[in-house]
Amino acid sequence: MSSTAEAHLAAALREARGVVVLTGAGVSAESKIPTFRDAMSGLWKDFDPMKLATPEAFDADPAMVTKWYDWRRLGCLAAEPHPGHLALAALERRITSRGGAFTILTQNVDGLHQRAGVANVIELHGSIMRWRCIATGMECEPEPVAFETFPPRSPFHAGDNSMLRPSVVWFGEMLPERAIEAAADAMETCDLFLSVGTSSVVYPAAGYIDLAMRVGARTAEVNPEATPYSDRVTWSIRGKAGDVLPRVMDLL
Ligand code: BJW
Repeated sequence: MSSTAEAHLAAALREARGVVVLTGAGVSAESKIPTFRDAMSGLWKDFDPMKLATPEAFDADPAMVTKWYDWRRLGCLAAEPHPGHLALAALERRITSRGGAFTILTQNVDGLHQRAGVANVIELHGSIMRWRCIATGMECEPEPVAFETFPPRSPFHAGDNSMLRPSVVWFGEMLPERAIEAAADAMETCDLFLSVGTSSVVYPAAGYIDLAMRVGARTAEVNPEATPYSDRVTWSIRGKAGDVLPRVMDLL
């Protein structure tokens, strides 16, 4: 059953000129990629983020960190986009075909929005599919099979320091400059901001919703749970991405 908020969101999408969608791990949960902070199923339930998702953790134990990321990379490669991803791809086609702007700012590193057919995806936290030489900064996209050694050796640099790391953004690291610039451009024309499947606690990504409110955009959130922004958005829709987004598309 669709809610009044879904009908309002669909009506707003019909007239929006600049749509920005911020996505987080929850948008891929129905593709069986675990979120980070969900109490029962999130990755941080079993793993300490400070021992895995920081440069200090990598420096201390590159073999353990790269094994964990390779395990996750293979999981992402095996996953398929679900109806929520496909609904966002259909929304992009709808908005751009009538001359509007559409951008996904994703915190996800899994590439599922692109595989669902979304053209304009900005990866705020990088990609688990790309790995970077720690000596040269050069990137490659490794074969879709497990690495043989951990840490993986860099094809770009020989010697003791020959290591690849995932090209993702760890705590304490800057977001890619190009992503920040592209996100700023998208926010300039944003009149409708949709946040899907994020706990909205990690910055600067979570700050885009504040920015959207400051520039006067209407805001909506799709999440089965409340977030720090639920009481402040124009429409807070409690539900799963794979249920809510296709329903909103049907209402468009
Ligand atoms: C569903 C669903 C379904 C379930 N449908 N929904 C300002 C204030 C305070 C702190 C800071 C600040 N600015 C910066 C910081 C520090 C830090 C930070 O934010 N810390 C906070 C935790 C307090 N930020 C950084 O360090 C960032 N860098 C930075 O700011 O650089 C500048 C700088 C440099 C040096 C010094 C100082 C500043 C970098 C952040 C990088 C985050 N990296 C990670 C790992 C990426 C690689 C990897 O994949 O391993 O990114 S952490 C992790 O959290 C990952 C995610 O992208 C990110 C966000 O999580 P997300 O996506 O929201 O997932 P969950 O699990 O939290 O939530 C899932 C949601 O889905 C839930 O709400 C569910 O209910 C919902 N859900 N099923 C829809 N079916």
